Amino acid sequence: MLTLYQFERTWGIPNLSPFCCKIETYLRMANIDYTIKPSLPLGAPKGKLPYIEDSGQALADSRFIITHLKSSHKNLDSELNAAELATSLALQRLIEEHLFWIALYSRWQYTDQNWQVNKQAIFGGLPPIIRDIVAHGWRKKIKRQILGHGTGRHQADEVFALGRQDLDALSASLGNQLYFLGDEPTTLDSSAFGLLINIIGCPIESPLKKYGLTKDNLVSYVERIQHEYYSDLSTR
Ligand SMILES: N[C@@H](CCC(=O)N[C@@H](CS)C(=O)NCC(=O)O)C(=O)O
Repeated sequence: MLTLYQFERTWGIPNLSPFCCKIETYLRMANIDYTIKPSLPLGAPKGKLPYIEDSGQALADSRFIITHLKSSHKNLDSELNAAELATSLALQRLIEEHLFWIALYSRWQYTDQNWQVNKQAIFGGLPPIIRDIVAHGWRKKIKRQILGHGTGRHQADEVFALGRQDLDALSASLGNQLYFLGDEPTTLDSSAFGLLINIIGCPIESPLKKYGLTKDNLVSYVERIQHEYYSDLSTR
């Protein structure tokens, strides 16, 4: 059976990593059997989570994992036309290569309060003796990544202004549809749900979350997908 390596569940959401949540959501939307092995990125093939093992093959990066799931299991995008596939790709890039960095900034850099919540969720399972050292080193590394990406070079109000533009675009694109591309879930929904629940559905407080919570269609979209695909988590 396929094994999904991802962070330990926390906060009552599928995963604190948008990319791990994206893969688990795809698996559930496509009805593919899997087991989970809670992990940290240290031993991952590309140093990041998620990765999977399927039929003896290890695969890292949610984009390559989904390519594999589509060809070896089920393609959630098989009914989309070329223009819809292009929209799907463009919005996934907005979510994963832009809005993600603003969520990352909120969590690792924006306030000490958020950092403490994040630190406990990710590193809380480590032995106390090494927890602070590992967490401190990891935080330094992620802050360097945020700077390298460019997001970390802006003032907080500028960062969140960029994030609000992305949320406006996502909200307008979803409109009053059930899913981003119609009545059925596609890969884009696994990506959108993975990040949106990590912005509006977790205990990381920021102007990004506050603004996201004003977008009624995004809020009910997240609630609907969580209810439909993760009813086993809703009592936690
Ligand atoms: N492009 C990758 C991104 C994965 C990613 O950024 N994972 C983060 C967690 S959200 C990670 O493991 N980061 C560890 C690190 O950078 O040290 C994907 O689509 O899977």
